[in-house]
Amino acid sequence: MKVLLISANRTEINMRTMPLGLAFVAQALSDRHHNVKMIDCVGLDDIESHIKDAINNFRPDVIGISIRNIDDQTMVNTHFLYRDDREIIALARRLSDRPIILGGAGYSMFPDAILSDSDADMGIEGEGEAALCTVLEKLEKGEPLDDIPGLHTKGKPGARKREFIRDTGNFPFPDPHYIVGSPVTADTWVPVQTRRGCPMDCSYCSTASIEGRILRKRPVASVIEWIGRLVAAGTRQLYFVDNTFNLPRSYALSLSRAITDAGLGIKWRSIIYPWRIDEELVSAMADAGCFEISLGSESADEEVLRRMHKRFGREDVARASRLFKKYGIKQIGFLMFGAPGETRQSVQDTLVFAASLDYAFLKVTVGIRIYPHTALAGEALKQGIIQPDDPLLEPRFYITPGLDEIWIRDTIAQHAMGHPNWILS
Ligand code: B12
Ligand code: SF4
Repeated sequence: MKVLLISANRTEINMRTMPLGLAFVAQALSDRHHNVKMIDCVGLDDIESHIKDAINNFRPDVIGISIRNIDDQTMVNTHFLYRDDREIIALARRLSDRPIILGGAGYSMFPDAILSDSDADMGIEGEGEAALCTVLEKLEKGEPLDDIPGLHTKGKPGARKREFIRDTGNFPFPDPHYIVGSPVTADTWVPVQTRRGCPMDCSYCSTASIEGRILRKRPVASVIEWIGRLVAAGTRQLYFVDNTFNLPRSYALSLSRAITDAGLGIKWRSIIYPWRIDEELVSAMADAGCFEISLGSESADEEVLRRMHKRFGREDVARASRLFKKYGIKQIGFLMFGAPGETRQSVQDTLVFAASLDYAFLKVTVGIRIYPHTALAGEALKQGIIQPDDPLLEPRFYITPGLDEIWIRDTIAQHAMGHPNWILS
């Protein structure tokens, strides 16, 4: 079949991201001999004419649209990014009567709400590789689409429970041309995913809705082979998009050592869960070219961390930060204020603690985006912060009752004086 795949994301907040998820789907389809054309909307001047040309000239049998961001998770002046994606879906609908199928991280968090709000026909929750291949096979044979795990169909509530790909190695890494559309520059950080799923269960986090809670790892050798292909295509800077690069530790260590042994000459960034970080791992990461890490500690108050279901404490964060400093790895810190258990004292303590660490940047957020099916959503419901019928697609934020948002912001502003590298949102 002829499949037009569109990555609807246009925002360049934080950095220009590349459509890695859609690239995995494109590779899976082309391996099954479908004819795939892909459009990445980020940075395009005239999206409408690109989509028009593709639909008129390529004449797709099916259109797949990837929804990444719903919003910027910022409580003040929130950017509701999904609105732009909805326009792209509407445009595709005006130009084609072929089935429009949605997918992506943003879609997977709100599958029914987005389907009923948009002009799409169906959507796939979670990983798209296997499910979209099955949908195409059935469409080709004219068979009913009932019973495909994770497939939501407009007007038919109650999708069959999705299935996770146990052996992610069954779906090969995508060819570099699907990921890197524009020329590679010094600012290009090419995404690499080595693991899917996160077992950590933080109280506010949506990852379970997207990747599930069972951790699935790719063999290190296949990751190295793939990075080799990216390097051959001109890439020198990678971003490991795994939720927690350091977990499991044994995998992170093997991967870091394998990168060093392969002599790939790359610089890379990754996301760290500040728990069980030790010198052997940090030195292996530094040797392998790790240049910067995101250290999501969120708070320094033991009670707040406990209620966020974090497994680390304040001393784990301090130790991790010292080690990354020792090995010259740049650290970006993240704090989130307003969670259950937050008090004026915990806000003050957390800010003092953050100032004592060696962060190149500190990103500070006030108010926590509430996602469906999370412990935080349960708490917000009990406290009357959200209503039971609210799909939460339009962003809602949590601040623990009794704590004044303005006071938090003023307090952060006072502590931020003298720290131009602190960014408040
Ligand atoms: C790594 C990451 C980042 C990195 C990106 C680095 C890079 N070079 O790419 C950084 C830190 C820069 C970042 C920034 C931001 N991020 Co971010 N990020 C992630 C993270 C952890 C992984 C994304 C990823 O690459 N996944 C790997 C790929 C392979 O998976 P995938 O895209 O989901 O694709 C699979 C399926 O979804 C599906 N699929 C995908 N497309 C399609 C299409 C079809 C048709 C089908 C059928 C299936 C399908 O199949 C794919 C393969 O199985 C996710 C959380 C998560 N676990 O998903 C958040 C996440 C996507 N980010 C999020 C947000 C909000 C942001 C920011 C807006 C934050 C901010 N204010 O700065 C920015 C926006 C950046 C931008 N320009 O778009 C949110 C989005 C939710 C929301 N509220 O909008 C997420 C979900 C995290 C969360 N809070 O829950 N991010
Ligand atoms: S460690 Fe990160 S991805 Fe995993 S549950 Fe916690 S916040 Fe979500």
